[in-house]
Amino acid sequence: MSRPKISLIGGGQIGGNLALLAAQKELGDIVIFDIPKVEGMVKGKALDLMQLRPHDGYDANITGTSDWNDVKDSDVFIITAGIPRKPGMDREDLLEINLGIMKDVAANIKKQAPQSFVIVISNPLDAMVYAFYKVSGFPKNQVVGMAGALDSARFRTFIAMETGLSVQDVTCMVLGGHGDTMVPITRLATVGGVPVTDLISAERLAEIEHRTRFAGGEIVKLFGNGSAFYAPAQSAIEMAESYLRDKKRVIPCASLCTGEFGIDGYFIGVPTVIGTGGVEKILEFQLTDDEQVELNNTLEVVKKTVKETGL
Ligand code: TXD
Repeated sequence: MSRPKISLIGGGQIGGNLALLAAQKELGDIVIFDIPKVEGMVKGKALDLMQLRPHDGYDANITGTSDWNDVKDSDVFIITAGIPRKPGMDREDLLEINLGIMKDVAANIKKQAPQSFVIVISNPLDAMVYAFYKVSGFPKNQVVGMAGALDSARFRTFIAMETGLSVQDVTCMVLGGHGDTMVPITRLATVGGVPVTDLISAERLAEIEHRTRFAGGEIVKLFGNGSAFYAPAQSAIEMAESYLRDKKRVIPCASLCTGEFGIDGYFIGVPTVIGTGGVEKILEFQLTDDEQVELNNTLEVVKKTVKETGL
């Protein structure tokens, strides 16, 4: 029985880290795909990663290519193809360029591996995962966007920093669009089961929620060129691992809602069960009136960016 095949469409900052993390977890054989102009870069990254393996003794074959035929029959795709933000840019500013790229990528993946599970990372995420879904014609369980896993990790990080407690014991979720209107569900956040509302003042929690919403831009500003890549890569690998190992993880993901939370026809961050069936289930729960208002607000932003795709 051969190893699973994981193809990374885009071998840049996130793509290179995806390859490293997937290899270290021995998730399968890895293909790093990029455009011909940078085929040398992805071939070089693959070769460098191959030479990293002896130290920890993990087995994974890693290759780089710009030939779509090399991703044939992949089990999982993780798509980062596109350009990242520069300081002062909103994620939505990337739409036109990244939409054109996503249409090409979707058509090729449909041709090469119509049964694959596809994790979209490219921004503007809520529109890009929708575009992939519409162009590929894949069933909704085979397409998911990575955003909430990252946004929730950021929220967890800030809570751990504030309390000085282990980030491992912080659980929380951030729902909605991957943008400034995302919805941290602070009410349900805990540290080891202890509500954060019993550990952190309401004023500081509001500040932490705000920092979470704008955490991506904070790093873009610090970098001056490009956006976060370590945590986004780990967030997507967590999703891919849950699929490949049927872990039934419950992760906030941009999944296609067909009535859940009163939403129909849009990919938006919701608690998602990921297993061998891909997006197996969206876990609904009762929102407070304020949370529902916030979710409806972020949905309007998602609808606007999706409308701009013209799909
Ligand atoms: O949470 C999230 N979803 C976000 C997503 C978190 C962080 C970054 N987010 C977005 O991911 C970011 O705004 C970008 O749209 C993507 C990728 O970010 P990354 O930092 O990896 O960008 P790079 O380093 O520029 O890598 C993009 C690669 C680059 O090597 C290009 O040559 C390649 O994409 N690219 C393509 N690959 C395949 N096919 C096509 N057509 C193509 N065009 C560009």
